[in-house]
Amino acid sequence: MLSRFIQRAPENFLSRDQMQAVRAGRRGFLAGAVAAAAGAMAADRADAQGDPNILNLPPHSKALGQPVAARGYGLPSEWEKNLQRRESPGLTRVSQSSVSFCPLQGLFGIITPSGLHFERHHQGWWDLDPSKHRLMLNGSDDAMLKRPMVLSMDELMRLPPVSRMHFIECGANTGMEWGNVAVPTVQYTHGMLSCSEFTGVPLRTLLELCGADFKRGKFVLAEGADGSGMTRTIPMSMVMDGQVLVAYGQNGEMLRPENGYPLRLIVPGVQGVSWVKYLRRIELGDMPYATKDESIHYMDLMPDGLHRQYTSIQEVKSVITSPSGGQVLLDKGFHTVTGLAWSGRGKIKRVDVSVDGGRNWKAARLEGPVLSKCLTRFNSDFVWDGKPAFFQSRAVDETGHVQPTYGELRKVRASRSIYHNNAIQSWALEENGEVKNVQL
Ligand SMILES: Nc1nc2c(c(=O)[nH]1)N[C@H]1C(S)=C(S)[C@@H](COP(=O)(O)O)O[C@H]1N2
Ligand SMILES: [Mo]
Repeated sequence: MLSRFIQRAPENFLSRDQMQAVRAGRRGFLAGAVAAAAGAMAADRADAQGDPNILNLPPHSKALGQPVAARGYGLPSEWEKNLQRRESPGLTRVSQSSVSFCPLQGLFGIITPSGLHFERHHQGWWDLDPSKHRLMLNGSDDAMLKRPMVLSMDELMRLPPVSRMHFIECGANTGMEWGNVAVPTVQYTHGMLSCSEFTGVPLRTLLELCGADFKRGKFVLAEGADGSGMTRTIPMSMVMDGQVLVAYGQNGEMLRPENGYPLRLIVPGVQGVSWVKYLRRIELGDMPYATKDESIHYMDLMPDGLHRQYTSIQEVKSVITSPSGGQVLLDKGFHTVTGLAWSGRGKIKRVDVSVDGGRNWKAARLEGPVLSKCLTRFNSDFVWDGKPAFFQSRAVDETGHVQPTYGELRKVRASRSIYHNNAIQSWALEENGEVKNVQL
């Protein structure tokens, strides 16, 4: 179990010397162990015979613990301080236009703890006063919305709420890999990805309250209240099925300031930039708005030099989060290969895992629940024989879309893009147990 503990938090957790010491210590009692799960577990138990950590009664079993009131709002264990959002060492921060990446390598299941949710701000974040925040709904002309409205948070939160679990992925996630930059860890290759339970009101409900003309109204414009002037066009076809939410809740509490407190748009399956934070205005119109955030940014440079616009769906994708770049396997024998799969088109149907660079594939176990436009956790067994290996995962969604290899993706998209890279990620396991980012 020790090896798993060290693996999942690679950064600054153990020094290289400490890691060597742990390895040297374990080599003895695991040397004779059978290279299988049961064998490895039995060896762990045998080792406990002389372990002072189980033989001696520790102080915490003999004295009083801390009183309840010590932490009105709970914090993670002191021992988990290494698990942090981090800014990429390879990206230059321009003023307050910044990104912090989610530590995917240290998370379990599918929900991202709110304090570790990735952050992408074009002009910094704010902690807005909810008593002064307003949402305005208007039409591009007077007939489009019969009753334009300005709602306070209190008014909005009286309306019937829904709660849904969805992933959010920045369109630029995995963007460095287009240029074959070997970004060291999964936090930086895939960490502009998070998943929460969101609570709010369907945008369709609000538009109905305002007496919207759904025949003429084909697009909405969503506008944020921060200085970035974030504005995005959302097609009404996405709004009409009730999936787009005006949300105030995230994982059972109010949104975090970094994630748009007190109000943001939830656009399931669509790239993060359309999930407008600090949402202050919705306009219903009959044409796409071609705002700066959709006519200059978030477009795909194609091989022929033309730009592809309005490619907003996050296509089927997956990544192995452990073992992943920067981690070290301390021993031969049984290991769990675990990761996340998601698709902006619906549910994940299957994830295959390869440990030999794509020659052989084995279906992974999907851990429930498997929800639409939500992260899905997958696990697969791996018994390491000490030889080099290549870990890959390939997801298939319910619409039949299959995650492409780099070869397949580059045939269509070449290599000068920034956005919408959903290629299969490869991690190389070396003989010394170190795991590195490679492109196959
Ligand atoms: N108002 C506003 N909304 C915004 C942004 C912003 O800078 N301002 N950034 C967008 C981008 S590019 C992304 S990827 C997501 C990130 O959401 P998060 O910070 O909650 O992870 O928010 C989007 N909504
Ligand atoms: Mo983004």
